Amino acid sequence: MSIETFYRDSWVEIRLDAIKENMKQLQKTLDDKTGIYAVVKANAYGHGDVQVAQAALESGAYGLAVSLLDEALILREAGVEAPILVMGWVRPEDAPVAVKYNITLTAFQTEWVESVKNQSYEGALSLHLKWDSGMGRIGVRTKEELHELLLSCQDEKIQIDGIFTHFATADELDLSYFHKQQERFEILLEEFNRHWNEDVEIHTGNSAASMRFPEKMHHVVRFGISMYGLYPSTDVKALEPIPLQPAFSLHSKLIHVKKLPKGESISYGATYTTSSEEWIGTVPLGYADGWIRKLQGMEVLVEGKRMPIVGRICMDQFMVRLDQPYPVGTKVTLIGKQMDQEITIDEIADYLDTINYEIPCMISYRVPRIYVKDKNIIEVDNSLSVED
Ligand code: PMH
Repeated sequence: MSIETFYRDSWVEIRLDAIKENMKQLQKTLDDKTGIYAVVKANAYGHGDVQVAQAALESGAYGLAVSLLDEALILREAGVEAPILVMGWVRPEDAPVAVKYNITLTAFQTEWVESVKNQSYEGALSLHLKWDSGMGRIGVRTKEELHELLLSCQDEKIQIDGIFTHFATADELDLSYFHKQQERFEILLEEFNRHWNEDVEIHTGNSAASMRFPEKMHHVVRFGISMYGLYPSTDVKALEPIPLQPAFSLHSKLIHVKKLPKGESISYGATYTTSSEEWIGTVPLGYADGWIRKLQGMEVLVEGKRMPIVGRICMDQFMVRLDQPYPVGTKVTLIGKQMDQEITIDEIADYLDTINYEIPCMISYRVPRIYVKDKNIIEVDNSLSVED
């Protein structure tokens, strides 16, 4: 844990207690024997991979799931010893790196396994086989492909430790496609069990499936978006299968406040013109921080009140219309609570016509992350830091 200094007035706050609470809520509904892979790919959906991984493991997560081998190596480098599964495709020539760092890879192509076997490494590569039961992304689809793959895996350089699939519609009210995927998975599972005697981990559920159908989960679930306190869809939010607390908030400060007369324009393209005398504040955050230009017109919170973003959002700054003058240094909340007002990630996602997953992911490396536990700042992570 380190407290790094940063020299700007914008920051993300991550409440690690919220992550722990969300883990606890899911654990309550799961069978005692069902473990949790905390999905921390993409820098833990923008929340900070190592910090979230540690909080999840402290809360009893069984392992961690990422998309890239590079992401897994960052966790190992930070001293994480728990099982790590890379769910995406890794080049076969990089398998020796996975073996060296005890990282499990995902396999679904016979040629890939053959190519891995030609690499030089000691011991066995741990694999989870991926079955495409209807996501149409990666995975084995037929019994024939499965047979071929299993044949190729009968080798001392390969160790099958798990099998999994991924649902495309577990977050929707209409569950017909979800059931179809489950059926297809069960058929391949029967086939697998006929040809393979060793015990393996079986996992199918993402946040939506694990919260809605905890009794249908096998050995592990892969808990992503809801560990961060967000529901996977508005449909699931309405069902509220478990209570969740968002962990992510985004803040800045007013760095300049001025009174403009009627008829003055703001920012590139002069797209906004004051319609009377107006107080305008400048916020030091822009599209290079992930606060993209499409957020023009969205609101921010100042002293618990909503103020609109006026004019185009620049690379590093944007302007807001204030209801009155506020001192330089006044806190501005872009995501999160101030008094009884709240701007949620879901609201931002709605405004941008996208899903909540995308919002924390898009807040860039330029914005330092502050980690809070029991109301205390326990760590500051600043990617721009030049300090060791
Ligand atoms: N398992 C796999 C294979 C995934 O790709 C994801 C999320 C999860 C589990 C976790 O899902 P959850 O966040 O809904 O709990 N993957 C993605 C994705 O590829 N695009 O958006 C989410």
